[in-house]
Amino acid sequence: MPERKPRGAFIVVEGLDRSGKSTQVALLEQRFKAEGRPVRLAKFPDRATPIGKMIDAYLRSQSEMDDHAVHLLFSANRWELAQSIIDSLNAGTTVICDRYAFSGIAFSAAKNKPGMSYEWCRAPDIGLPAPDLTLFLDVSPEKARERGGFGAERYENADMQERVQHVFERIGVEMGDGSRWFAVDADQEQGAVTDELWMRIQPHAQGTERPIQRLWEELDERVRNSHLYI
Ligand code: NYM
Ligand code: MG
Repeated sequence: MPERKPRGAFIVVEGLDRSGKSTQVALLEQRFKAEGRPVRLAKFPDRATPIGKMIDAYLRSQSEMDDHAVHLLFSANRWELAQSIIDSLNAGTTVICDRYAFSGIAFSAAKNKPGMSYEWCRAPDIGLPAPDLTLFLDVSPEKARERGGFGAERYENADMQERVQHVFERIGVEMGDGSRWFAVDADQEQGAVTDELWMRIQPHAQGTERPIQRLWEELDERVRNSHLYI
């Protein structure tokens, strides 16, 4: 019998604006290519789709939208690409993704809007393909400022970013069984960050036989089994 080919790993890079995500994701892609391994970059929001165009207009303040509605659009933008991510993984391609559902929760929950609790923000992403590994680029406010400050888009201000950081910290604690979520010190110089990311990614670079998990399957299982909930 022919041996089954392992699927590609699903790797997400998260962080605040100015954490260096896009640069690092591009450098990681180069490393995969240099090793002759199939790799695909994804990015959320994907501004190219019709939903992504609505998100783009909102972020650039060219349109106004209800906070719940735009939250659901960010999630819908992931759902519309989910099957193609699964297809790439099953074809043996590593998918490296610049932001994912964690940004969705962090930015929306950080708005502190009534009726938009952490749990509410998490709900629409339940069932999406779960990353095998998430790397959180942890940048200090000082470094972010040093890197030229924020851009002109919505959410790109120090107050908001600080609140987003707190939500990311909560997500990190919830995910923190020590294998699926790592915070990486993004204040280090670029090459050191890439090396640390690569060290975490390497065990996944050959792919995996493990079936694709769904968000937030494992987490909810742990919550159900914990004494905190009945
Ligand atoms: N963002 C991103 C959200 O608010 N929700 C989401 O689900 C995602 C994926 O969009 N400030 C926010 C975070 C960013 C902004 O992202 C645009 P980028 O990576 O700067 O293009
Ligand atoms: Mg940005």
